[in-house]
Amino acid sequence: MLSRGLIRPLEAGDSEPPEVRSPAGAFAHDMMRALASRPRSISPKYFYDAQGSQLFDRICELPEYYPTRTELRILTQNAREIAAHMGPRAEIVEFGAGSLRKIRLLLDAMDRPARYLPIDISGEHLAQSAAALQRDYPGLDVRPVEADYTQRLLLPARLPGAGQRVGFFPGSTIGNFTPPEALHFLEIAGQVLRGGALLVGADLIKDPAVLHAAYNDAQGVTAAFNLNLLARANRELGTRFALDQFAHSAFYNAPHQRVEMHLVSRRRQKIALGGEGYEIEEGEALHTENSHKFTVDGFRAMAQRAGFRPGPVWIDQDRLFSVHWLRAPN
Ligand code: AVJ
Repeated sequence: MLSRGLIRPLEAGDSEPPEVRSPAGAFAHDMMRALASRPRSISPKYFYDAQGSQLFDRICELPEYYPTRTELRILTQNAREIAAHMGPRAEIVEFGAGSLRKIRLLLDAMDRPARYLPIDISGEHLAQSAAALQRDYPGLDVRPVEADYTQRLLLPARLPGAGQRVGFFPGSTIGNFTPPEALHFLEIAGQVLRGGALLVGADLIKDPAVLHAAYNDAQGVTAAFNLNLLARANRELGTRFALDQFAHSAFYNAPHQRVEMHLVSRRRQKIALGGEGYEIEEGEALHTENSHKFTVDGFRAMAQRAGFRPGPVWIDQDRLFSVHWLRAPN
């Protein structure tokens, strides 16, 4: 869930933000709430510890998982045109930066990029990738921000002399939000990017068989990624989830235009967490992720409702994936 009102730009001279629950505390809290509620669900942001991030990188290489390579191809083929929209000395804010592969494509095409602010929840993964990027782009001011952008967004003030501030939100990660959450995210992004723009990837509605394969790969990497949520709980929260007692389940929910991932209990079992016992019946599920799919027009309409002026859209030949240029409010 997004917490409204917690996200705002941090300006120079601001003091530290009010108390925010520690990341480990938040995971424990949300896992207990998930186990106690019906239906049980937890945010997919908890997939991404060091091991989850590695598993996700492996997903991106899978033959069935088309989004990453398709978006990379779209960005590669249109990098010059995209860079022209960004203009000189632009400042890039990336939401949920993982391996930082995609940004290199843009940086190489851009006119003297001034600063790069990657925001990610997985601090260790981010610090490593940011250091490698800084080595390759010595003239660029690389400033990694370890933060949960679904909770709050504290950014340094704009760099004096920099061009426009451009948000970059690739991978269709926006599809993890519910439609109202996505709208709220876009509203907040519009404030942070005021006068600039947002470059955002959105996965497209397509043959459900293609979607099904992408989230049920033959090697079982997506299953391991899903189950890592329980493995992480065992590591960090001292739970004793038996991973072989849960089945990976992923399917396209057509009325909701989303792929859903669940972990389904293979038998009746009891989980202890925080001094409480939680019963899970055979066949009961923990809902771990929604991955919404969009039409080009539907996505542009949502952006417009959030105050953006939709610009050009780049799409691959097979119409699998879309990349949108959205002008932020002034
Ligand atoms: C990173 C949220 C875009 O929804 O496709 C990949 C995560 N989950 N396989 C997606 C994911 C299962 C991915 N996003």
